[in-house]
Amino acid sequence: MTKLVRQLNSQDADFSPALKKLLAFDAAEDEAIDLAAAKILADVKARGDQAVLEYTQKFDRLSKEQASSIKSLEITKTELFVALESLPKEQRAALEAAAARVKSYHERQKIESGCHSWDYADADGTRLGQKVTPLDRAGLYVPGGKAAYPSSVLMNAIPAKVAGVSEVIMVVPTPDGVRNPLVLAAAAVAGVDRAFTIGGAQAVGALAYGTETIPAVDKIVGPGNAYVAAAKRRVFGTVGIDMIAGPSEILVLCDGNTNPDWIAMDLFSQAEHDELAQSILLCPSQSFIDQVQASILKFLPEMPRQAVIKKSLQDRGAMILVKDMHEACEIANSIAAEHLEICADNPRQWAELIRHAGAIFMGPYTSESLGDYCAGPNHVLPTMRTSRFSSPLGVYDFIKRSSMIEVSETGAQKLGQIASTLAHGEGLQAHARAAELRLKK
Ligand code: HSO
Ligand code: ZN
Repeated sequence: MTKLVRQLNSQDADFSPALKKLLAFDAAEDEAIDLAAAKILADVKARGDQAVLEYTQKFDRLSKEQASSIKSLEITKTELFVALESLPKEQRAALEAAAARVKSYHERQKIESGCHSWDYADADGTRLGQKVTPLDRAGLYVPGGKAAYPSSVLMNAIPAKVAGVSEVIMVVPTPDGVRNPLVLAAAAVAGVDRAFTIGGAQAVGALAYGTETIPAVDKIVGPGNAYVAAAKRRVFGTVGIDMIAGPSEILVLCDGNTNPDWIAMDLFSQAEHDELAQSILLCPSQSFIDQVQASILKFLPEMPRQAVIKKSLQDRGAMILVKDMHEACEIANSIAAEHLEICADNPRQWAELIRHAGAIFMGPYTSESLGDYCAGPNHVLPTMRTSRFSSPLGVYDFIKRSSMIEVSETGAQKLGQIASTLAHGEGLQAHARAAELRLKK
């Protein structure tokens, strides 16, 4: 039988190195790209609007009229709402329904995930706590090239707004000056405050340093191409950044009791994003794996993006035959995928064993694509095994915390002794005396 996707067997002697090779992704920064990004950033920092205008005209192939002034690169709020009004009814309803679910999930997250201030008093009446405040301004980078996703506008802007960010500024490159109506409509629905048709390292520079027209933001979020990633790395420190995102990944863990067509299409759904996307199936049943391989061959010719899907599945996809579901969970932890689907009886039992995954989709009805659009949780997720140490984009990415300390007179006596002793130990006289002066004689 012909098979499109390579198969690995967890019992094979060379399984470990084979898995390592499969997961290896060279995200190495390209030095030439990094240098080009650095040059653009320095120029935008020095020359502001004029530099942004020149790079935009050149890279996005804008006419003289389209780039007559930086003002011509701003999309007005009226334009965003006109785009929304002009959408076909069904598209508008879907966009609004998705936005409502994403908003209500993130409102819940704000309550449940430590996004609120707290304080308490100790026995001496000293008050201690944490004050939570939203960022003043967030910059949202929306890619405009081969992947312009309105759903990503919702996923980035809504948590910022729920966090209470006062101003969300969207940038989106418009090659040849073509504005994507769904992206503009999504910006209107999500509550984006200002939008500019700029992209690349020049947009990252404008958001990080500010120009005469484009205000400097406090954090830049959203995916972009290699130049955008290089520029984001470089401005980190001047502003915050969310993450450096890699190609999409899906890992399906299936006990074999599901329709193989469903699994094949779920593997396709991330493969169609990018030739470098990664789709992997973990399954204890060889006959089920064979059925999925057959479904893949059956569906592939019908897919408009079959070339991308095929290359992604052939180069980076895999079917892994495992001993049992326990072993599948262990392997899933070492893969630490962006999306993990558990298609099995009693999926929660297996989810308990999972420690590393950006998002976990449980049960046969939870196709990953529902999460990409409208289930509610964020679709901006850690890739390239970074779910070992990081989390989905969320409300918590748009807030920060200040420690709050109010020492009572009684508290100052006790703390003053401790601080004074430690300060003398560090040879810091002024510290010691500041504490001692407040001690009662
Ligand atoms: N699966 C992508 C998000 C997306 N899918 C947008 C469809 N549109 C993130 O990995
Ligand atoms: Zn997707």
